[in-house]
Amino acid sequence: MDVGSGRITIAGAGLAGALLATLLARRGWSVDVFEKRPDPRVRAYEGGRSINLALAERGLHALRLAGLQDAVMAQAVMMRGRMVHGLDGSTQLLRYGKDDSEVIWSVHRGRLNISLLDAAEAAGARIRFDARLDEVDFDTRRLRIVNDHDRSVEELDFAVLIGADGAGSGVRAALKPWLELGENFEPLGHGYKELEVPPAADGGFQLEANALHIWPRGGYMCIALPNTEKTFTVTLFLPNSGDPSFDTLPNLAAARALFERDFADALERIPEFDADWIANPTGGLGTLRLDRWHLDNRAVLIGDAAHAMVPFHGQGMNCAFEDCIALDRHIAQAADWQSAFEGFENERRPNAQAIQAMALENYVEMRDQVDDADFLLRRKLERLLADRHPGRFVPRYSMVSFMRVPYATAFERGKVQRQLLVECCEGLQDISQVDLAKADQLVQERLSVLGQD
Ligand code: FAD
Ligand code: 8RB
Repeated sequence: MDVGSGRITIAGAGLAGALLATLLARRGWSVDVFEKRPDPRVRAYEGGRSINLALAERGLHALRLAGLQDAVMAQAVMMRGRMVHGLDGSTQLLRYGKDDSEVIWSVHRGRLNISLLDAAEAAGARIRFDARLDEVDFDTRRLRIVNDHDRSVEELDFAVLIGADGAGSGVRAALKPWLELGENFEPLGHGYKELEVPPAADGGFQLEANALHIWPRGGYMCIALPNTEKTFTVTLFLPNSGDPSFDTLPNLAAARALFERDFADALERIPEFDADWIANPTGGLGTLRLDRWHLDNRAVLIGDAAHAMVPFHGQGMNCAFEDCIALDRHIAQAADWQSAFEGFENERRPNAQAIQAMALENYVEMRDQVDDADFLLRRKLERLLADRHPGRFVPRYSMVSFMRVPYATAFERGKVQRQLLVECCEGLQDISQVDLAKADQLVQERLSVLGQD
């Protein structure tokens, strides 16, 4: 489409909204963004808490396109693999990739968001803060913006509206009377609580810095991601009901007792456990699926607004960034808005569904399998076959985290590979017992070279 007189309105200046505004403004579109929260650059309002995100190749690629790679990577902490913490306090590092070229990065959400806001404004996008999109009349193309602080209300025109306003999207709510969204929210039935490990007395990290720590405990787990401040953000994932669960932790003493029993080596490192437990709310988790993401030539949803997912593959932001690149490309290439939105949705919806499914599966792997002997044997064979058949047998984790092949492709090939690993490891205890000639043959038969089919 010709950018000539085009105006685009975006709701939400979170991770996706700010990146998309940057990409579109750079192409010459006139971009207005409305963000319900105050400008984070004016006042640090996150209470000093470090909330971090795992950035993988898909997200990194998007930042590269926006010219932000160097700024973000200067403050990122490398995570080489999973550091698995046993009940007895033992630890084991399971690498994510073949070497340090295949790693993920822990980045600070607040700082990342600020870099993106700066880039969007530098590219010419206008961002209004304290501006919550409230109601939309899609017939007259007018929207209502509310300032939640001074309660002021404003009505404005829009040409096209992009909902990048997250899991609780106002645009999605506003679309309901105009569009059969086919909305389906599947709650996970587990919640999460964040805690903090401060720096050691000598100012260093209290745990191995370059790892994503996991305390797998069967039906639940803790994880920890490093921050540049030499702290770790620990997250407990636990069922809402049953035993143990958030329901059966009626008070601090019960929560402490659970940590003393199951996460003793973590608890030792969380001096403010009581204060953190009380101050930090228990968050909910779930998967949001929609049958439709766009209203003809008028509106489209991206990121969490379209496809919120459970966090266990660390891909929510990575996927939202990939959405931004795809939508920017479809807008540039399509003849009109309707075909841009349609093309975007058709490309991205199957991929969003695939990463949503893989994220659910990865919870079971993280909490229940990383210390299981059969799992570890299959994983050894996976690495071996990946080395023997580069480009053909590529671990699913690698396709998701280190490559940009469509998520749906990673999901489909992952199924074939898993079946093959199960077949070749059935009843075996050690990698030396595997019939490699047969495994090689199955790989050749069942898997094409990635990107050549
Ligand atoms: P958001 O980033 O949530 O942005 C939405 C924005 O819209 C917000 O700024 C919000 O204030 C604004 N808004 C909401 N409603 C309105 C309205 N009505 N009008 C105007 N503005 C509005 N993903 C990863 O890839 N890796 C990770 O390791 C990871 N860790 C996570 C850890 C935590 C604790 C959480 C909660 C999420 C994590 N995610 C991670 C997921 C990731 O944060 C999201 O998938 C990503 O932020 C989605 O981007 P978004 O722009 O769609 O939504
Ligand atoms: N949302 C992550 C992974 C995969 C790690 C692996 C998992 C916390 C909320 Cl749970 C989780 C991963 O397979 O070894 N990579 O990145 C990030 C994760 O949780 C983030 C920090 C998180 N997301 C609500 C809490």
